[in-house]
Amino acid sequence: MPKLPPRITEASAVVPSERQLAWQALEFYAFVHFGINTFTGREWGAGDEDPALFQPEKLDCRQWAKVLRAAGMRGMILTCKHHDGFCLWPSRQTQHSVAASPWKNGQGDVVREAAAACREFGLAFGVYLSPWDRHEPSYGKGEAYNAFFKAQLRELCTNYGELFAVWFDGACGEGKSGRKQAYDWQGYYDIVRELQPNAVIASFGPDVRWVGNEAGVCRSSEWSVVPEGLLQSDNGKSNWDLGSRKALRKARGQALVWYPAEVDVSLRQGWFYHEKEVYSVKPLSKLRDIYYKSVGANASLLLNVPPGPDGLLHERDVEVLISLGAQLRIDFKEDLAEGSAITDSCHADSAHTGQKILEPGGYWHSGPLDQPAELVLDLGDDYDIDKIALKEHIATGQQIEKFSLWYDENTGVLGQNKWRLLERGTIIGHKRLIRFNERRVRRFKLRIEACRGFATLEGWEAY
Ligand code: FUL
Repeated sequence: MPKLPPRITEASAVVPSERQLAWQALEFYAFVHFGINTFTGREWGAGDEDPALFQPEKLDCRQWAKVLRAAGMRGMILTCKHHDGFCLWPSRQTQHSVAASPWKNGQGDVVREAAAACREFGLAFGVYLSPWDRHEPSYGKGEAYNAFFKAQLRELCTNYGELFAVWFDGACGEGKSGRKQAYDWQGYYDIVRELQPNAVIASFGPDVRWVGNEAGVCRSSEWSVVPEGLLQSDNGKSNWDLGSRKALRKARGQALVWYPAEVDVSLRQGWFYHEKEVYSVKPLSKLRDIYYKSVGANASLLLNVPPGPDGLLHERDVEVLISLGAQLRIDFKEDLAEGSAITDSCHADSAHTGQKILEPGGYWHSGPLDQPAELVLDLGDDYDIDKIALKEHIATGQQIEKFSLWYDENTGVLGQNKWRLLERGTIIGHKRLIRFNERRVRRFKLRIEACRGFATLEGWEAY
C-alpha cells in the first residue's frame, strides 16, 4: 500500500466517544410517533388542535415495549413533542399537553409510562423533541422561545431516568413568510450534556448523523469519520460520498469527526398512524432486507412503529414485528465460528493475534500495514453457511477501506485448496453483514486490501 497522505493519518486517529460506542452497540431500536396527529390523521399538526382530542383509551406502553423487544430491538425513542407543540407529558411550560386532555382526567403522562415500560422490558429509552413548535406563541421571538424550549428539554432530561438519545428534528415548514426562530443549538446541546451525559444527540446534533433519506437506504460505504459540520440539510442522498479519501481531501481545512449514520424509516407509509395505511405495513422480507442493509452496513436502524388512537400497536404491525424478531433469531442462531481457529499474516503483538477476534473483548490489530493482510478462519469441519458478520474494533477508529472475502473450495484432495471470491467490499466499521448463496465451507479468508495505516477486527461470525 502506498504511503498515507497526512489527511488520512488524521482520519485514522478519530475515535468515537464512550456514548457513541454504547449507542452503536444498540444497533436496532424503535421510533414511536404518537401524539395529537394520531387523533387527527395528520402528519404535521397545525398547532391549534384541541387537547380534548387526545384520548388513547387503551394506552398500554407495556404492549409497545413487549413487541419491540420481541422484534429484536434494544431501545425506543418517543415523540414527546412533535411540530404541533402538543406535549405527551404535563410540561410546566405550556397548557398544550396531556394535562389539558380528558385522558386520565388530565393526570396522565405518556412519557412516564413509556420510560417505565422500557425499563421493565430491558429497552433503552430516548426522547424526540421538535424545535419547530407551531403552537407556542413565543416561537419566532428569539431568546423567549429558546428559554421555553430549554425548560422543556430540562424537564425531559430530568424527570424520566437515564436517556440513551435525544433526537432533535431539524424540520421546519414555516416557509419564507413564516415565523423565523434562531435556535440556540449549542445551548440545547449543553443541557443534554449536563443532565444526560451518556445520551447521544441525534439527527440535528453532533453524535449521530441522519443517513440522508427516509427510505431505509445506506451508502455502500457508510463512513463514521467525516468532515465536521454535516447536518440534515447538507446530508441528502445526493451527497453519496462523505468519507472516502477523495471526499476528505475535498473537505480540506475542515476538522474530521466521528459521526456515524442512523437510518430512520417507518414501518408504514407515514410517521404517524393512519387507519387507511394498514395496507402499507412493510412485509417481513422488506424489513429483513432493511436490517441487513443498515445494521449490516455500519449504521443503526431506527424503525418507526406508530401506535393507533386506542393507544395500542395495530395487530398487523405486531404480527410482522414479531416475525421479524423470530426471523433474526433464526438468522443468527448459531455462530459456527465460535471456538474455531483464526490465523493471520501479521499482528501488532501477541495480545492482538487473529485468534483474539474470537475471544470476548479481544481483537486483532495488524500493526503498521504497508501491504495487504490476510486472516484465515478455519471452522474445523465443513458447514453450510450463507452469512458472515465482520466487525472492526471501532474503539480504535475506522480503518478498513477495502477488503475481499474468499472461501476455500473443497477439492476433496488434501493440501490442495482453491480460494474462490465471495465478496469484495469497502468499509466494515461496527458491523458488515455479508449474505451469499449457501455453501458448504470449512475455511474463509479475509484480505484487507487497503486501510488507514493499520487494521483491526473484533468480530468474525459465520451462520
Ligand atoms: C421529519 C418530521 O418532519 C417528520 O414528521 C418525522 O418526525 C421525521 C422523523 O422527521 O423531519
